[in-house]
Amino acid sequence: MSTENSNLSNFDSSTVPSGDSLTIGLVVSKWNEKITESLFNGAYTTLTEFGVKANNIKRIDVPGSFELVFGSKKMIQAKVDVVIAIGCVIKGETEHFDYICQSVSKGIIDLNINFDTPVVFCVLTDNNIQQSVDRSGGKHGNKGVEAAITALKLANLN
Ligand code: DLZ
Repeated sequence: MSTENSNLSNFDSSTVPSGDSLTIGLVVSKWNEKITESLFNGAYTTLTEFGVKANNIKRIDVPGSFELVFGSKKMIQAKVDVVIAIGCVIKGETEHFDYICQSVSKGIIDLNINFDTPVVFCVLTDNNIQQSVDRSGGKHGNKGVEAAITALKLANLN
């Protein structure tokens, strides 16, 4: 699973479906806001590049990554075609990191099982801020770009 030597944002654009008829929900955690805004910008720009209309991109902000599941559920209820949950959890001195990462990943799996609207996991789970910088527009690309491509492909399945 190591991404140390790769740029995650390299993709073949000919394999990406158009988003011109889609409505996309972006749920953004305010914790580690500088990083999550970069992820949001990467996702937003990519969606518009592939035809999603600005009016059809909805955004909800939540306080932290733990709340991404609730925010994503609200987006599903608002009848978007696909949701991208954006967060950044950085390891601290306690086990809080593990609880948040497990909760948000399990919660997003549950949404994907129980609803017919896909929810994409765009949550960085890093050991330090540098790793997050590298993956939100730095040397390892922008996970928000990758999430947008995934969202377009999943919406196309529906
Ligand atoms: C409390 C907390 C901590 C310590 N660290 C992070 C983090 O690195 N990334 C993140 O998105 N959120 C963090 N939070 C906040 C929790 O996600 C949540 O918002 C609070 O526990 C309130 O439910």
